[in-house]
Amino acid sequence: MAETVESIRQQVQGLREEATAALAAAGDTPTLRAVQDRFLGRRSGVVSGLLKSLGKLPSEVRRDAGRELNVLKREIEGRLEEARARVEAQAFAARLAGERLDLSLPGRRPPRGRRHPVTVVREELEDIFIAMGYEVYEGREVEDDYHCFEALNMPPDHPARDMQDTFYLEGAEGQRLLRTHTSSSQIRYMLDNEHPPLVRIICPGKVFRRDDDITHSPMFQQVEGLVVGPGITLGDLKGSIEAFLHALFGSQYPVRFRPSFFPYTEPSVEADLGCIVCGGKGCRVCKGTGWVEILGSGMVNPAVFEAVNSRLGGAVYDPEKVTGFAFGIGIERVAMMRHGIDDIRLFYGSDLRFLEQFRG
Ligand code: 2U9
Repeated sequence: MAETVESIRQQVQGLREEATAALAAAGDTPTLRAVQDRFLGRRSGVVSGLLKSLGKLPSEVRRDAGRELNVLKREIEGRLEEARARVEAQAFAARLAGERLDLSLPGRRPPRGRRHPVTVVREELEDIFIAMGYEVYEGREVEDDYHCFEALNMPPDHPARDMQDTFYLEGAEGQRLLRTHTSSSQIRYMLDNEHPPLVRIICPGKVFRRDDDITHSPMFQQVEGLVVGPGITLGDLKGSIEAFLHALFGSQYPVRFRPSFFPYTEPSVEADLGCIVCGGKGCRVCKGTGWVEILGSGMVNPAVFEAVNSRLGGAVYDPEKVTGFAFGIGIERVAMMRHGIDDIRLFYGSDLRFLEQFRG
Protein backbone atom coordinates (compact mmCIF):
# COMPACT_ATOMS: atom_id res chain seq x y z
CA MET A 1 0.00 0.00 0.00
CA ALA A 2 1.91 3.02 -1.29
CA GLU A 3 -0.25 5.73 0.27
CA THR A 4 0.86 9.30 -0.28
CA VAL A 5 -0.63 12.47 1.13
CA GLU A 6 -1.86 13.20 -2.35
CA SER A 7 -3.67 9.90 -2.75
CA ILE A 8 -5.27 10.35 0.67
CA ARG A 9 -6.39 13.83 -0.33
CA GLN A 10 -8.01 12.40 -3.42
CA GLN A 11 -9.82 9.77 -1.39
CA VAL A 12 -10.98 12.41 1.09
CA GLN A 13 -12.25 14.60 -1.71
CA GLY A 14 -14.15 11.67 -3.23
CA LEU A 15 -15.76 10.83 0.11
CA ARG A 16 -16.60 14.51 0.68
CA GLU A 17 -18.47 14.71 -2.63
CA GLU A 18 -20.19 11.40 -2.04
CA ALA A 19 -21.31 12.38 1.50
CA THR A 20 -22.46 15.82 0.43
CA ALA A 21 -24.57 14.38 -2.36
CA ALA A 22 -26.03 11.65 -0.13
CA LEU A 23 -26.99 14.17 2.56
CA ALA A 24 -28.52 16.59 0.07
CA ALA A 25 -30.66 13.75 -1.29
CA ALA A 26 -31.73 12.41 2.15
CA GLY A 27 -35.36 13.31 2.88
CA ASP A 28 -36.08 11.41 6.08
CA THR A 29 -34.51 10.37 9.36
CA PRO A 30 -33.80 6.68 8.51
CA THR A 31 -31.90 7.75 5.36
CA LEU A 32 -29.87 10.23 7.40
CA ARG A 33 -29.02 7.51 9.87
CA ALA A 34 -27.88 5.25 7.03
CA VAL A 35 -25.62 8.00 5.66
CA GLN A 36 -24.20 8.57 9.14
CA ASP A 37 -23.48 4.84 9.52
CA ARG A 38 -21.87 4.59 6.13
CA PHE A 39 -19.37 7.39 6.76
CA LEU A 40 -19.02 7.77 10.51
CA GLY A 41 -20.37 4.50 11.93
CA ARG A 42 -18.09 3.22 14.68
CA ARG A 43 -17.72 -0.25 13.19
CA SER A 44 -18.13 0.03 9.45
CA GLY A 45 -17.99 3.76 8.73
CA VAL A 46 -15.57 4.52 5.87
CA VAL A 47 -14.07 7.62 7.53
CA SER A 48 -13.83 5.85 10.89
CA GLY A 49 -12.08 2.94 9.17
CA LEU A 50 -9.55 5.22 7.52
CA LEU A 51 -8.87 7.00 10.81
CA LYS A 52 -8.29 3.63 12.48
CA SER A 53 -5.81 2.59 9.80
CA LEU A 54 -3.71 5.76 10.14
CA GLY A 55 -1.36 3.87 12.42
CA LYS A 56 -0.32 1.64 9.53
CA LEU A 57 0.81 4.59 7.39
CA PRO A 58 4.39 5.73 7.15
CA SER A 59 5.06 8.48 9.68
CA GLU A 60 5.76 11.17 7.06
CA VAL A 61 2.25 10.73 5.63
CA ARG A 62 0.38 10.03 8.87
CA ARG A 63 0.18 13.58 10.29
CA ASP A 64 -1.18 15.28 7.14
CA ALA A 65 -3.50 12.38 6.33
CA GLY A 66 -4.85 12.51 9.92
CA ARG A 67 -5.55 16.22 9.61
CA GLU A 68 -7.36 15.75 6.28
CA LEU A 69 -9.48 12.91 7.62
CA ASN A 70 -10.44 14.82 10.81
CA VAL A 71 -11.44 17.88 8.78
CA LEU A 72 -13.61 15.62 6.63
CA LYS A 73 -15.15 13.96 9.71
CA ARG A 74 -16.12 17.33 11.24
CA GLU A 75 -17.44 18.52 7.90
CA ILE A 76 -19.70 15.48 7.52
CA GLU A 77 -20.87 15.91 11.12
CA GLY A 78 -21.77 19.56 10.42
CA ARG A 79 -23.64 18.66 7.23
CA LEU A 80 -25.48 15.88 9.06
CA GLU A 81 -26.68 18.40 11.64
CA GLU A 82 -27.89 20.77 8.90
CA ALA A 83 -29.63 17.93 7.06
CA ARG A 84 -31.31 16.81 10.30
CA ALA A 85 -32.66 20.30 10.97
CA ARG A 86 -33.94 20.48 7.39
CA VAL A 87 -35.66 17.06 7.58
CA GLU A 88 -37.31 17.94 10.88
CA ALA A 89 -38.55 21.29 9.60
CA GLN A 90 -39.94 19.58 6.49
CA ALA A 91 -41.72 16.94 8.58
CA PHE A 92 -43.22 19.64 10.81
CA ALA A 93 -44.36 21.70 7.82
CA ALA A 94 -45.93 18.59 6.28
CA ARG A 95 -47.79 17.86 9.51
CA LEU A 96 -49.09 21.42 9.73
CA ALA A 97 -50.19 21.31 6.11
CA GLY A 98 -52.14 18.11 6.79
CA GLU A 99 -53.80 19.51 9.91
CA ARG A 100 -56.85 21.68 9.43
CA LEU A 101 -56.54 24.11 12.26
CA ASP A 102 -59.21 26.78 12.50
CA LEU A 103 -58.10 29.22 15.15
CA SER A 104 -61.37 31.14 14.88
CA LEU A 105 -63.43 28.18 16.19
CA PRO A 106 -64.83 28.75 19.69
CA GLY A 107 -63.14 26.60 22.37
CA ARG A 108 -64.70 23.46 23.82
CA ARG A 109 -66.43 24.28 27.08
CA PRO A 110 -65.27 21.88 29.84
CA PRO A 111 -68.28 20.28 31.59
CA ARG A 112 -69.04 22.32 34.68
CA GLY A 113 -70.15 20.64 37.88
CA ARG A 114 -72.63 21.96 40.38
CA ARG A 115 -73.56 21.36 43.98
CA HIS A 116 -75.84 18.40 44.68
CA PRO A 117 -79.42 19.54 45.47
CA VAL A 118 -79.09 18.13 48.99
CA THR A 119 -75.83 20.04 49.49
CA VAL A 120 -77.56 23.25 48.39
CA VAL A 121 -80.21 22.82 51.11
CA ARG A 122 -77.66 21.76 53.73
CA GLU A 123 -75.58 24.88 53.13
CA GLU A 124 -78.68 27.04 53.29
CA LEU A 125 -79.59 25.50 56.67
CA GLU A 126 -76.05 26.09 57.89
CA ASP A 127 -76.18 29.74 56.82
CA ILE A 128 -79.48 30.29 58.67
CA PHE A 129 -78.13 28.81 61.90
CA ILE A 130 -74.78 30.60 61.62
CA ALA A 131 -76.74 33.87 61.35
CA MET A 132 -78.58 32.84 64.55
CA GLY A 133 -75.25 32.43 66.38
CA TYR A 134 -74.77 28.66 66.13
CA GLU A 135 -71.45 26.92 65.58
CA VAL A 136 -71.21 24.16 62.95
CA TYR A 137 -69.67 20.97 64.37
CA GLU A 138 -69.24 17.88 62.21
CA GLY A 139 -68.10 15.00 64.41
CA ARG A 140 -67.60 11.57 62.80
CA GLU A 141 -69.65 9.14 60.73
CA VAL A 142 -68.15 5.98 62.25
CA GLU A 143 -69.14 5.89 65.89
CA ASP A 144 -69.40 3.57 68.86
CA ASP A 145 -72.45 2.33 70.74
CA TYR A 146 -71.86 4.73 73.63
CA HIS A 147 -71.99 7.96 71.60
CA CYS A 148 -74.76 6.82 69.27
CA PHE A 149 -77.12 5.10 71.71
CA GLU A 150 -76.11 4.67 75.33
CA ALA A 151 -75.37 8.31 76.15
CA LEU A 152 -78.65 9.22 74.45
CA ASN A 153 -80.72 7.22 76.92
CA MET A 154 -81.03 4.18 74.66
CA PRO A 155 -79.56 1.26 76.62
CA PRO A 156 -78.98 -2.03 74.73
CA ASP A 157 -82.54 -3.37 74.99
CA HIS A 158 -84.34 -0.09 74.38
CA PRO A 159 -87.14 -0.51 71.79
CA ALA A 160 -86.13 2.76 70.04
CA ARG A 161 -83.05 0.93 68.76
CA ASP A 162 -85.28 -1.12 66.45
CA MET A 163 -86.01 1.94 64.37
CA GLN A 164 -82.33 2.80 64.19
CA ASP A 165 -80.80 -0.48 63.14
CA THR A 166 -77.55 0.29 61.37
CA PHE A 167 -74.33 -1.12 59.91
CA TYR A 168 -71.91 -2.65 62.42
CA LEU A 169 -68.16 -3.02 61.90
CA GLU A 170 -65.77 -5.18 63.88
CA GLY A 171 -62.45 -3.43 64.43
CA ALA A 172 -59.26 -3.89 66.41
CA GLU A 173 -60.53 -1.43 69.01
CA GLY A 174 -63.91 -3.11 69.36
CA GLN A 175 -67.23 -2.73 67.64
CA ARG A 176 -67.97 0.35 65.60
CA LEU A 177 -71.15 1.41 63.82
CA LEU A 178 -72.29 3.94 61.26
CA ARG A 179 -74.07 6.71 63.17
CA THR A 180 -77.87 6.68 62.87
CA HIS A 181 -78.19 10.37 63.76
CA THR A 182 -75.77 13.24 64.30
CA SER A 183 -76.81 13.36 67.98
CA SER A 184 -73.69 11.24 68.57
CA SER A 185 -71.61 14.24 67.45
CA GLN A 186 -73.47 16.42 69.92
CA ILE A 187 -72.49 14.03 72.74
CA ARG A 188 -68.91 14.24 71.48
CA TYR A 189 -69.12 18.05 71.47
CA MET A 190 -70.36 18.15 75.08
CA LEU A 191 -67.50 15.88 76.18
CA ASP A 192 -64.91 18.04 74.38
CA ASN A 193 -66.54 21.45 74.94
CA GLU A 194 -64.07 24.16 75.93
CA HIS A 195 -66.78 26.37 77.46
CA PRO A 196 -69.08 23.99 79.34
CA PRO A 197 -71.94 23.94 80.08
CA LEU A 198 -72.77 26.46 77.32
CA VAL A 199 -73.64 24.94 73.94
CA ARG A 200 -75.12 26.37 70.74
CA ILE A 201 -74.28 24.06 67.84
CA ILE A 202 -75.66 22.37 64.78
CA CYS A 203 -74.31 19.06 63.53
CA PRO A 204 -74.93 18.52 59.80
CA GLY A 205 -73.96 15.33 58.03
CA LYS A 206 -74.59 11.86 56.71
CA VAL A 207 -76.35 9.25 58.83
CA PHE A 208 -77.11 5.60 58.15
CA ARG A 209 -80.05 3.32 58.88
CA ARG A 210 -81.29 -0.09 57.76
CA ASP A 211 -84.06 1.46 55.67
CA ASP A 212 -84.77 1.57 51.95
CA ASP A 213 -88.01 2.74 50.32
CA ILE A 214 -89.32 5.80 48.53
CA THR A 215 -89.09 8.00 51.63
CA HIS A 216 -86.11 6.28 53.35
CA SER A 217 -82.57 5.86 52.10
CA PRO A 218 -79.89 3.75 53.88
CA MET A 219 -77.80 6.92 53.87
CA PHE A 220 -79.41 10.30 54.33
CA GLN A 221 -78.42 13.67 55.71
CA GLN A 222 -79.54 15.57 58.77
CA VAL A 223 -78.98 18.74 60.62
CA GLU A 224 -79.39 18.40 64.34
CA GLY A 225 -79.11 21.26 66.79
CA LEU A 226 -78.36 21.56 70.50
CA VAL A 227 -78.63 24.56 72.79
CA VAL A 228 -77.66 24.23 76.47
CA GLY A 229 -77.35 26.85 79.18
CA PRO A 230 -78.94 28.17 82.34
CA GLY A 231 -82.64 28.93 81.98
CA ILE A 232 -83.24 27.53 78.47
CA THR A 233 -86.98 26.77 78.13
CA LEU A 234 -89.51 25.20 75.80
CA GLY A 235 -90.36 28.81 74.86
CA ASP A 236 -86.79 29.20 73.52
CA LEU A 237 -87.24 25.99 71.55
CA LYS A 238 -90.51 27.17 69.99
CA GLY A 239 -89.21 30.64 69.13
CA SER A 240 -85.94 29.34 67.68
CA ILE A 241 -87.61 26.62 65.59
CA GLU A 242 -90.23 29.02 64.28
CA ALA A 243 -87.58 31.62 63.37
CA PHE A 244 -85.59 28.92 61.58
CA LEU A 245 -88.58 27.55 59.62
CA HIS A 246 -89.66 31.04 58.61
CA ALA A 247 -86.13 31.83 57.40
CA LEU A 248 -86.11 28.59 55.39
CA PHE A 249 -89.59 28.58 53.84
CA GLY A 250 -90.91 32.13 54.31
CA SER A 251 -92.83 33.71 57.17
CA GLN A 252 -96.19 33.23 55.42
CA TYR A 253 -96.30 29.58 56.52
CA PRO A 254 -97.72 28.83 59.97
CA VAL A 255 -95.80 26.53 62.35
CA ARG A 256 -97.45 24.30 64.96
CA PHE A 257 -96.08 21.98 67.64
CA ARG A 258 -97.44 18.55 68.63
CA PRO A 259 -96.38 16.30 71.50
CA SER A 260 -94.15 13.39 70.54
CA PHE A 261 -91.63 10.99 72.05
CA PHE A 262 -87.86 10.57 71.74
CA PRO A 263 -85.74 8.83 74.41
CA TYR A 264 -83.25 11.73 74.41
CA THR A 265 -85.76 14.56 74.87
CA GLU A 266 -88.47 15.15 77.49
CA PRO A 267 -90.89 16.61 76.69
CA SER A 268 -90.62 15.95 72.95
CA VAL A 269 -92.40 17.93 70.28
CA GLU A 270 -92.76 17.66 66.55
CA ALA A 271 -93.14 20.74 64.39
CA ASP A 272 -95.53 20.93 61.44
CA LEU A 273 -95.46 23.54 58.70
CA GLY A 274 -98.51 24.81 56.82
CA CYS A 275 -98.45 22.85 53.54
CA ILE A 276 -96.32 24.72 51.01
CA VAL A 277 -98.03 22.99 48.08
CA CYS A 278 -101.70 23.88 48.78
CA GLY A 279 -101.22 26.71 51.28
CA GLY A 280 -103.14 24.78 53.95
CA LYS A 281 -106.28 23.95 51.98
CA GLY A 282 -105.53 20.24 51.86
CA CYS A 283 -103.88 18.24 49.05
CA ARG A 284 -102.14 14.96 48.24
CA VAL A 285 -98.84 16.11 49.79
CA CYS A 286 -100.39 17.01 53.19
CA LYS A 287 -102.92 14.14 52.91
CA GLY A 288 -105.75 16.63 53.18
CA THR A 289 -104.66 17.97 56.58
CA GLY A 290 -103.11 21.28 55.46
CA TRP A 291 -99.97 20.48 57.51
CA VAL A 292 -96.71 18.61 56.84
CA GLU A 293 -94.44 17.18 59.52
CA ILE A 294 -91.09 18.95 59.21
CA LEU A 295 -88.89 18.29 62.25
CA GLY A 296 -88.55 16.66 65.67
CA SER A 297 -87.37 18.36 68.81
CA GLY A 298 -87.59 18.52 72.58
CA MET A 299 -86.00 19.53 75.83
CA VAL A 300 -82.81 17.53 76.45
CA ASN A 301 -83.62 14.59 78.73
CA PRO A 302 -81.72 15.02 82.04
CA ALA A 303 -80.65 11.37 81.62
CA VAL A 304 -78.48 12.54 78.68
CA PHE A 305 -76.74 15.14 80.86
CA GLU A 306 -76.22 12.49 83.55
CA ALA A 307 -74.60 10.12 81.04
CA VAL A 308 -72.23 12.86 79.87
CA ASN A 309 -71.46 13.84 83.46
CA SER A 310 -70.52 10.30 84.42
CA ARG A 311 -68.02 10.20 81.53
CA LEU A 312 -66.64 13.59 82.52
CA GLY A 313 -66.44 12.55 86.19
CA GLY A 314 -68.32 15.56 87.57
CA ALA A 315 -71.60 17.48 87.40
CA VAL A 316 -70.44 19.67 84.48
CA TYR A 317 -73.90 19.70 82.88
CA ASP A 318 -75.78 19.81 86.19
CA PRO A 319 -79.50 19.23 85.36
CA GLU A 320 -80.34 21.38 88.39
CA LYS A 321 -78.51 24.32 86.83
CA VAL A 322 -78.73 23.95 83.07
CA THR A 323 -81.39 22.91 80.62
CA GLY A 324 -81.36 22.61 76.86
CA PHE A 325 -83.33 21.98 73.73
CA ALA A 326 -82.46 19.86 70.72
CA PHE A 327 -83.93 19.30 67.29
CA GLY A 328 -83.38 17.31 64.15
CA ILE A 329 -84.38 17.77 60.54
CA GLY A 330 -83.91 15.56 57.48
CA ILE A 331 -82.31 17.51 54.65
CA GLU A 332 -83.60 15.39 51.74
CA ARG A 333 -87.15 15.90 53.01
CA VAL A 334 -86.74 19.68 52.74
CA ALA A 335 -85.29 19.34 49.23
CA MET A 336 -88.16 17.00 48.26
CA MET A 337 -90.78 19.47 49.49
CA ARG A 338 -89.06 22.34 47.71
CA HIS A 339 -88.85 20.63 44.35
CA GLY A 340 -91.91 18.38 44.50
CA ILE A 341 -89.83 15.16 44.45
CA ASP A 342 -91.62 12.01 45.64
CA ASP A 343 -88.78 9.45 45.75
CA ILE A 344 -85.73 10.05 48.00
CA ARG A 345 -83.70 7.48 46.07
CA LEU A 346 -83.46 9.84 43.09
CA PHE A 347 -80.94 11.89 45.06
CA TYR A 348 -78.50 9.01 45.24
CA GLY A 349 -78.97 7.31 41.86
CA SER A 350 -76.24 9.44 40.22
CA ASP A 351 -78.50 10.00 37.21
CA LEU A 352 -77.34 13.24 35.60
CA ARG A 353 -80.70 13.71 33.87
CA PHE A 354 -82.12 14.18 37.38
CA LEU A 355 -79.22 16.06 38.97
CA GLU A 356 -78.73 18.53 36.12
CA GLN A 357 -82.19 19.95 36.65
CA PHE A 358 -81.04 21.78 39.78
CA ARG A 359 -79.22 25.04 40.07
CA GLY A 360 -76.26 24.65 42.35
C1 2U9 B 1 -78.61 15.51 72.28
C2 2U9 B 1 -79.85 15.40 72.88
C3 2U9 B 1 -80.97 15.36 72.10
C4 2U9 B 1 -82.02 15.57 68.66
C5 2U9 B 1 -83.39 15.34 68.15
C6 2U9 B 1 -85.03 14.73 66.78
C7 2U9 B 1 -85.73 15.08 67.88
C8 2U9 B 1 -85.63 14.22 65.54
C9 2U9 B 1 -85.31 13.42 63.32
C10 2U9 B 1 -85.76 14.42 62.35
C11 2U9 B 1 -85.88 13.77 61.01
C12 2U9 B 1 -84.23 12.65 62.65
O1 2U9 B 1 -83.59 13.15 60.23
S1 2U9 B 1 -84.62 12.64 60.97
O2 2U9 B 1 -85.12 11.36 60.68
N1 2U9 B 1 -84.79 13.96 64.55
O3 2U9 B 1 -86.82 14.06 65.45
N2 2U9 B 1 -83.68 14.86 66.94
S2 2U9 B 1 -84.71 15.61 69.05
O4 2U9 B 1 -82.02 15.38 70.03
C13 2U9 B 1 -80.89 15.42 70.75
C14 2U9 B 1 -79.66 15.52 70.15
C15 2U9 B 1 -78.52 15.57 70.93
C16 2U9 B 1 -77.35 15.53 73.10
